Amino acid sequence: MQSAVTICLVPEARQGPFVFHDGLEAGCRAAAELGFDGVEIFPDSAAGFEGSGVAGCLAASGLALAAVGSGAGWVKHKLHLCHPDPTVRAEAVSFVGELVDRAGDLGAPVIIGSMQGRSEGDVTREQALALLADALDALGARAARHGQVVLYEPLNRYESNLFNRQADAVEFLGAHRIANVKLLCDLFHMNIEEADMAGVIEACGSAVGHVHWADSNRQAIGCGHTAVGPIVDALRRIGYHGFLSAEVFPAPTSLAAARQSIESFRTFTKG
Ligand code: LER
Ligand code: MN
Repeated sequence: MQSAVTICLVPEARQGPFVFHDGLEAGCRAAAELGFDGVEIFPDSAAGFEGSGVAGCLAASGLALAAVGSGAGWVKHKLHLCHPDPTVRAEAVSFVGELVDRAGDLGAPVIIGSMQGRSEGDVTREQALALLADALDALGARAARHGQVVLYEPLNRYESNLFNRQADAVEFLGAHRIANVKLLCDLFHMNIEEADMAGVIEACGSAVGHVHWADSNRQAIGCGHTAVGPIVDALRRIGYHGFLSAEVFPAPTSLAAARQSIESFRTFTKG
């Protein structure tokens, strides 16, 4: 398994659960100094991502690009994949699609978390799920052109009413025969929604594509009460070799959260 830490490039998401907020170069430098394998970046758009000098920062720091978040499409631009307005939905698909191309060029997958949206207004749950299936199908196919997957992230009930539990999402992807989409298991959301976090990870097996390494209170692992030992054992049993990416609040500081995240990663993955 590999370690990663989040860098947010969106001032509007300053209060969000991301470790570094002071630019790409400073974030990559700190991540490399602490010994992370990779970084997960939350850009404002595909153009902003490309213009951020990301390729140069990764090369200079020797870090891998673990994943790219698409949530600014919602946080900043108020787009989502199940929006009642078809024009906004189309913009949402194109916002994520352009990120899929830019991230794909750098060998990384894109995350669909808050961009999935919710069923609301005149959009019934059935309609929202049909829209989600179409969008994931199209974006998975686009990612495949780069030899990548898209990462679909079930969120807790306060953030989405689509899928809150991992196994429900796996069943949905299978029922719709959606290819090139894997699960993002965020341990913070799972702590709220799952009865048996380790058991669910084991049951999801090869569907698991990425992990957000966050404790029960959304601080670095070790600062809350999630028992990560059995979770890491389950990841080992399913042969997971992907990233454990620290998507947590910069509490008490970015550096302290990053240090605690890499130390907990080493403690739980060694041996
Ligand atoms: C949102 O709560 C979250 O976990 C992010 O990874 C989604 O973009
Ligand atoms: Mn997450």
